Amino acid sequence: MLVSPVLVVFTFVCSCTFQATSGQDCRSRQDLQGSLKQIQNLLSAHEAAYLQSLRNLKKKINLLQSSAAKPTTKAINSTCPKLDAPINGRKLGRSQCVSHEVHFLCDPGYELVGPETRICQEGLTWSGQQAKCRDINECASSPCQNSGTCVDEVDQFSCVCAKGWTGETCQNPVPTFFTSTTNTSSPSTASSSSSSAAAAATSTAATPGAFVRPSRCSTVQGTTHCTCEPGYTISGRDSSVCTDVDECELFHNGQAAKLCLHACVNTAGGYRCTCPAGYNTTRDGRSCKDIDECAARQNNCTKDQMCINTYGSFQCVSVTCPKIPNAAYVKTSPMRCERNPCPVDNKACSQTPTSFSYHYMSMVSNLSAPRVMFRVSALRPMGDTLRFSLLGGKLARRHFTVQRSDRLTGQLMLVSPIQGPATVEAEVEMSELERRVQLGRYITKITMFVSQYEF
Ligand SMILES: [Ca+2]
Ligand SMILES: [Ca+2]
Repeated sequence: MLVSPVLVVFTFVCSCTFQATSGQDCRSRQDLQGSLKQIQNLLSAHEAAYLQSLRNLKKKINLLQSSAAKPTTKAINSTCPKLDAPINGRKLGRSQCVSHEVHFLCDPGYELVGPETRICQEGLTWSGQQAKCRDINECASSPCQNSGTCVDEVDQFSCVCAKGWTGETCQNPVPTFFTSTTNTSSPSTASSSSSSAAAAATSTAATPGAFVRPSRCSTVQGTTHCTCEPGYTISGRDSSVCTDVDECELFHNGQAAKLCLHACVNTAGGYRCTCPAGYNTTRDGRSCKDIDECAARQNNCTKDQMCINTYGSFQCVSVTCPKIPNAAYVKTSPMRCERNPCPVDNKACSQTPTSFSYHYMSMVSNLSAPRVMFRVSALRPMGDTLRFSLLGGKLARRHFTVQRSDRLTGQLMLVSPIQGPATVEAEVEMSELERRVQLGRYITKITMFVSQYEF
């Protein structure tokens, strides 16, 4: 396209030169001028055509350039599809552009199943599969003892105990003399310990450095997001600093959301519950479980004594038979004294109690009332009438009463809660009569060790 006009011009000039040098036939000067003008016009026309074809070429190159640039622009604007946060979890990062990442976290009590991080790939799809938050099965470790059934809940578990067992993990046998199934160590009845929990909340550990951590920040589309490790939060305007969450302070007011049965100690990034002496912290770390010093042989009772486990402690007891005028008592078993037979016609002797039985019980402070604490039955009644009555001091009469539950049985009822620590003794007397004549008096002495705490 560019070569042909130049070739034409060259041929024309060559023929003219031949004609000019060939002598007389050469045309006049005017003819020559006319020819030159024609050549000029021809050159101008070719120049115009040349420029036009250059312009066309430029246009075509531009078109090619713009069509080549289009797919690139499209790629820049494209994003991966929007991802949702998992149920019971969170998504960190909002960018859906190629090579950007999003992260997934689960709420407390849930564990992440699937990738923690997904990347927007070149093909505009996310790497990996959608992650899910699964409820952590707290029952997996079979925490309920003695055939108790574990019920998995969010961030905790509860035990449905088999008959005859009680306690948070069904670790305690229900005393046989309790007819009520109410748990005597029930943490849910605790209320006075909130003040001690609050007091402990203020005594934080003495390492202030660990209570402050730098935050992790990322800038996505010009917006900076900062996150903290679990147990820390951004407080104040400085988002580069995370401070420890004081869980004890945060929850100590709410009974329903109370963290610890007894005392709460704030720690860097968490908290822990503490128990008074004589208790172990339970598996879930929040409640307190009495240490059975009698079973664990952590007691100093002598051979002659009996070890009685109490909530928070233990007691060593031994029975000494009472000394009553006109009667002589002998121990017939470690917990029972019986009167020697009275001489014939010794009325003073025959009116003294026939026997004394001793029983020891442990109970938590402020145990709710009314409830049956103990039952006394006549095994082989000789007479026609049985009478049951409450003996003992003022304290016993304030908290207890004796009722008949059937013809042969009397029961000791707790009628008002006892604030511990306390030791309360109550005596139930059973009299056997035949035609209003007393045949025998049987005394049952019940000693109750009431703990300082409601657990
Ligand atoms: Ca903390
Ligand atoms: Ca104990």
